[in-house]
Amino acid sequence: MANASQTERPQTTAVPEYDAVIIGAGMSGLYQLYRLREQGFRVRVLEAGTEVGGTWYWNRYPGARFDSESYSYGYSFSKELLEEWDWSEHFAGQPETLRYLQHVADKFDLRRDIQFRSWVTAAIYQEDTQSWTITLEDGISFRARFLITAIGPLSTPTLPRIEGRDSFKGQSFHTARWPHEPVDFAGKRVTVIGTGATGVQTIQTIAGSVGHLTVFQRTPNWCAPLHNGKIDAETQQKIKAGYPEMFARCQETFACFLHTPDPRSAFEVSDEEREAFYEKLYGERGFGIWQGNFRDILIDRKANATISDFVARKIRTRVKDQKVAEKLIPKNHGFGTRRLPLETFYYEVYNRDNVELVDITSTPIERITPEGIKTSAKEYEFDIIIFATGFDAITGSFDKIDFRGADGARLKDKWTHGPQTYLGIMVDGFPNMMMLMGPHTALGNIPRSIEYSVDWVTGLIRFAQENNLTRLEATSAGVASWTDHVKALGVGLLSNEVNSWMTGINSNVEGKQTRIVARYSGSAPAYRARCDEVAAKGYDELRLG
Ligand code: NA7
Repeated sequence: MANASQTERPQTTAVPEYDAVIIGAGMSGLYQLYRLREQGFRVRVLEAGTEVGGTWYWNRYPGARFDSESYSYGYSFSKELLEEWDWSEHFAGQPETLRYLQHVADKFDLRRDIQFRSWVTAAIYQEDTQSWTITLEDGISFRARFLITAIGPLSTPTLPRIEGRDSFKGQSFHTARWPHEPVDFAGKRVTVIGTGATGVQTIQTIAGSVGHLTVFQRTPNWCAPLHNGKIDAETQQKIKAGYPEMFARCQETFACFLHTPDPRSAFEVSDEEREAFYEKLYGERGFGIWQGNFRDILIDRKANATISDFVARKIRTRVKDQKVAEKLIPKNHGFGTRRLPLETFYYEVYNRDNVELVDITSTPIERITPEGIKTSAKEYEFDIIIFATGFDAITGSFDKIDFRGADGARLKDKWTHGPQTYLGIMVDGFPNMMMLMGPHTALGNIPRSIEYSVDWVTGLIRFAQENNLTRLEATSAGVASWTDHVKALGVGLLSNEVNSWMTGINSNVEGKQTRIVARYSGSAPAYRARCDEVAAKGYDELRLG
């Protein structure tokens, strides 16, 4: 094992060798390191940031917080960790989550195998040694039998391709590249471009502390109340006592959230009952209104229209100016067919005198100027521009690394028409490479999926070691079959008929204007059952050597 510390780089000119290299020290990478080290493997984690945390390291924008209940989001693998960590709110903010992940890194002494400030630019498989050579931006290389990507589905931020973008003289930030120092909003003229989950959290958080806020909205999203709250001592005790049951429940639900769809159709009940059910869901914490709604709201247009209509009425009640309310009500997609932003008095923000909503579909942004933004209707002056413009999702972070497989093929080329994977974990032609939270895996309440995938990958590597295998590869037939399965699962889902990061659309990235099926949209229990079956049969669907 190389003895370089967390901040040092290996000084030797020889290429350091490991059993496994993990790219990324977010939630996936940390747990993968823990599990592989537990098995006695020599592991190096290469992390671009200066700290652990991944998503929770980079996304420091004001108001960044969980939309999953905090207690259902933490790691479940260590009873001691569960006992000693107190979440302060039902939906914790980013600083707390980052502190949690730092605590995990310290508690399990993970940092000694993590190398920070290490941007991986290339990973090339060498057939002669049956290992990967992984190279950093500064040219330093590492060799490892196994390469594990833990690079996150939403980690490559994208900026709009607007003329004059770099000419702006004030401050500008992408939400996922937020500065570590506090940003002073007092008296400032601020704009937010983008109204996805991130934009919503940012807008509702800063509206009260800026001088003036202009929101540039291209597509309104359906949002529902988060209903966050502090966790008191009694609830804390109950949560801790109930962890085994709660995690067991997450294993059973469709997407590992605490919420699971109501087995009824929206039309099995009377209009009054339906209205009362929606009212109840609207008043409850978290994703219940999305994940715990009638079983057909995300597949049947008419059922979907009933909940869309209900939420539209809520927006009209909460926003005083009805012209503004109409702008905030989505017209081109139904409720929950894009990722649902959860909000805290978001709609009330638009009742403030210092907030203006600009619909840029009617008055498009023409250019960014040194002073601000020029639309087709007006020139705006700003001190701060905030880009809440999202990510090159799911495959974007893969595209940034030059992955080359056994015959020199590039992963990016192989995935030109959308990702092709085996169980969302492996790719034919890319032996000994495993992806955590890559395309075609169950995401949902992501730590639950992370723990499963990490354990599966750990099991596979242990199997290789026990059987003296040095080369593990998905077959082309296995990849074709899984990819077809994932595509078939997406048929009939309203979310697959809508443009969003979930269907691979990003107007800011060339070549990402065609919808693809990049997400596994079946149930998490079915996903795990399939993966368990593969393991139980000795991974005989893989090419083992
Ligand atoms: P999203 O959900 O992809 O939202 C990005 C927002 O930025 C969305 O409103 C976009 O409008 C808008 N956008 C993007 N590019 C432009 C340009 N060029 N001009 C104007 N507006 C633009 O990203 P988030 O960061 O909010 O959330 C991502 C996920 O992170 C979220 O779902 C959670 O799972 C956590 P559009 O809708 O494309 O018209």
